[in-house]
Amino acid sequence: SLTRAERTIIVSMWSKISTQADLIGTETLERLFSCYPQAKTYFPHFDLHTGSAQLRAHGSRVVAAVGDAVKSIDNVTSALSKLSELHAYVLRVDPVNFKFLSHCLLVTLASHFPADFTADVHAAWDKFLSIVSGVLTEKYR
Ligand code: ZNH
Repeated sequence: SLTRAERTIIVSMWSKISTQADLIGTETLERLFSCYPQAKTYFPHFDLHTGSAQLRAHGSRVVAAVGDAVKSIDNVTSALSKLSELHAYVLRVDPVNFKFLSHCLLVTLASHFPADFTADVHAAWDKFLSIVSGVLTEKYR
């Protein structure tokens, strides 16, 4: 689990992310689909071109869910339990894609907040996103 220092880092970085959450979510997905095109197979019903309305709407939902996890940083499992069921039972996304998405979010954060993105901040966000991903994939079997 996260140390007190890591929690502080996550919460303080989130206050910056939240001011441009939609942009960050959209860019994360654009990076995901261009670097890992196999992730597109989960979205056959979406227009995935850069800047499409569906891409932006989905990007903003994904980042909002990360924000829910930040707001319940001491209890991410219960904060994301519904989403965990959706991903495990309905969407059945191969867990490797969570690593790809997390990586793309890290890159997006680094490029939007270069001065803030120290090695400690990088490490704390990497750990936090792996906790979030773990929750969203824990019901798989
Ligand atoms: Zn997911 C959906 C989040 C990952 C795929 N997602 C979703 C949503 C959310 C999310 C919030 C919405 C829900 C409702 O509507 O209710 N995700 C999320 C997060 C993450 C994720 C937070 C991490 C971190 N996903 C993911 C991945 C994938 C996915 C990796 C693949 C690639 N999702 C998905 C899909 C969907 C979702 C497909 C559905 C969409 C529509 O709309 O249809």
